[in-house]
Amino acid sequence: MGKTIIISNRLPVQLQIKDGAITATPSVGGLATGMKSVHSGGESLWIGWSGLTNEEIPKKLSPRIDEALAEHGCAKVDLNEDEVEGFYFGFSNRTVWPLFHYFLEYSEFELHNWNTYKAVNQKFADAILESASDDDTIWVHDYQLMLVPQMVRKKRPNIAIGFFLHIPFPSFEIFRTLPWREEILHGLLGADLVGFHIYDYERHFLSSVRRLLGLEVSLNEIYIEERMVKVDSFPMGIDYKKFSSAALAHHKRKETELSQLQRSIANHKKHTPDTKLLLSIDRLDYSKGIAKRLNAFEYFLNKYPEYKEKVRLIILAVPSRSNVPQYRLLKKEIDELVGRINGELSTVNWTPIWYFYRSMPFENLITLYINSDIAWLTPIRDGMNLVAKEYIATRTDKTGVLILSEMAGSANEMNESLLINPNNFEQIADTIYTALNMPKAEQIARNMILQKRLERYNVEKWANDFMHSLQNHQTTSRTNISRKLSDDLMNTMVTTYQKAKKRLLFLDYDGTLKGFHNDPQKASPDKELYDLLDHMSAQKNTDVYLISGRDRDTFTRWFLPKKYNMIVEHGVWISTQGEPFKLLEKVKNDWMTNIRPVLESFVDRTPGSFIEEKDYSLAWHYRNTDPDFGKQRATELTTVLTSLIANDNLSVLSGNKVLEIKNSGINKGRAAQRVLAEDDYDFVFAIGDDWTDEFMFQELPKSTLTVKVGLQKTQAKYFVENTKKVRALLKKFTTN
Ligand code: GDG
Repeated sequence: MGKTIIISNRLPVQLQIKDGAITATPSVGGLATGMKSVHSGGESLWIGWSGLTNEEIPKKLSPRIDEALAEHGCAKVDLNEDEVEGFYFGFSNRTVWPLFHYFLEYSEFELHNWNTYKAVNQKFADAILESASDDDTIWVHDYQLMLVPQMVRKKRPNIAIGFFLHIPFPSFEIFRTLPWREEILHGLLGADLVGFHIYDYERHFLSSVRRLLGLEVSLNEIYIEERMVKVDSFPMGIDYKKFSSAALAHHKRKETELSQLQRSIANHKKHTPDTKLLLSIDRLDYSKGIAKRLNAFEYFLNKYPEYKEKVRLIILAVPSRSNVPQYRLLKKEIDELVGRINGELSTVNWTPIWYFYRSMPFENLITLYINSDIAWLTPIRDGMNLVAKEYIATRTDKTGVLILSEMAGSANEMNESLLINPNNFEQIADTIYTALNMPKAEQIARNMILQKRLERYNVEKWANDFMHSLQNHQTTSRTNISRKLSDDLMNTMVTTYQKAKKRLLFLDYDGTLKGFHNDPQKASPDKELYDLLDHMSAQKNTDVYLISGRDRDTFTRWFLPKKYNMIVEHGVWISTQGEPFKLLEKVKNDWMTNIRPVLESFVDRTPGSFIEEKDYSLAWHYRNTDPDFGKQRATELTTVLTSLIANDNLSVLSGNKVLEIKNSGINKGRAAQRVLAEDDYDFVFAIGDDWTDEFMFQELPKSTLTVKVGLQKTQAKYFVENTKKVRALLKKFTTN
């Protein structure tokens, strides 16, 4: 097992250069702590930007900085001012951040920022490639580095790569507005495992992959080229112990050991014992809804005036990205709001809002958590929100109320808190009232459940879960999926073909010999295909069968004059050497009159779908519908049909964007077996692309060379990527 390489925009160390002396101190952030178990000793390397631009690092100090970072298992990516501007402040924070948090109007689409983002992502990828060997595991973090997985994959096709997005992934309707949306998706799909905080983000991502790239998605697996990418949710936790023990230690502190902040709060509580404290802590970011919260607080005080002088809001806004104009404007807006509200409502004894615009030491953070009766967090959109979890962890006596926005990822796991919509002031005001009056017993009951969950699914568990899932993927994806038909394997197959005395080949048509077309009638054979089939059929001791779910009339028109052998309607009809079709199976079709109206009602309600009527089956095609909608309707239709056909010896077959209702027991596998029984073949070959072909792969003897077109779960032994490769293989069979 190789080493682990972690990549994030910033390194988990703070670098300082003072009078030529370098200090590198580990940061205490959530990610750094969470990765502790992964980033241990010499078996791991963390690659990122140091936080200082090339212009800020004297050239001669650079090697010494490298040494100082190496002591912490870190290596830096050097960035100059322009790169930081275009990549970090530009594309990351003026395009991706607002867009992914649904602030469409703040999102700037600047080509030069995108170009810098690409170039800097390549720098990170190059830094990885420089240190990585094939058995290493790479874990890429967050929205600043979404192209890195693909860039590394290109050079190291077999290396294990995981990617975790710490912010929301927006709905397709939002994501589609990004001019470089396909590139971003392809960048992420370079990973083996793509992780999100919650299922909603995962769902949005899968939807974009399906709609924008047209890739096959099966549950949470995406099939791309020769790989399967797994998508999953891993809700990030906190270092629970660190917060709960810091709170305990804080409670035990002697008066002389107390910080200035704790002393001031204690003093305040002594003089106004009935005043409750509400706390809000965030980076100063528009996604966190600080201005809305201030307005909502004013609304609450006006709706419940009896609480004037009885509650106080503590706002800690941590400076963030002040190079971005939106953040500067927001700062001004909040300064003014606090000023206005305090100005209008303050009394001699009471200031409604205490406002801190700064970053506080950890100790002070704990002081605020443990002294606040209510934590009030109302992000408008937040990937997870760890502050909510930290507040609960510090409540060692289990009292305290958490009011949390339902737009934060953490709301998914924190149902026992009071969930609010940050835009609904009425609801917020009433919820604050409820929180202020919540009996202690209820607070304890709620927090007990929350604490148990947070303690169990802590940040270490989160990191380990992700790593295990990535490692499992590496083993399972390699065993579950058929082998790619490499040039070597293809040549061996051709030699076997040529040595064989009697050969039998089953070739599916749509998606195998010919690509799909929106109108199935237009997917007629081309000259190259006719030539190929002519060649194959003319070979001595070779029986070639076209085997398809298509109707008899179409194949009669296309292939009967050519005298090819054919099996159609999944095995109902057979035609050999130009003879008219005859029934291979005795089947009924009187059921169609009952089923057709059901399908028609689905066609009416599903734009783009249509019915194909065959002699003994009915097919409902949804290739031309919206992919998610089509799939949803197909599930609905399957449920309806399954109850209707229960007693009719019929079955519903789910093909490639088509549902087909046909007699049970009739399938390509059974038909192929019947043909096989008629002679003594020493080379049997079957190729197909969809679910209906799986019957052949399952039912033909084990020695059959079975090939799936496209990378998907299959019973076939091998796979080829597309119809072009199918034709190339078949051509090889016929040329010496
Ligand atoms: C992104 C996503 C996702 C805050 N003020 C101070 C301080 N903090 C610490 C908190 C907490 C962290 O910063 C903030 O984490 P959040 O999760 O709340 O928010 P983001 O920074 O926006 O993080 C977010 C997260 O990534 C993880 O995936 O949850 O949704 O936006 O740990 O304690 N720490 C100190 N002084 C402060 O003044 N020492």
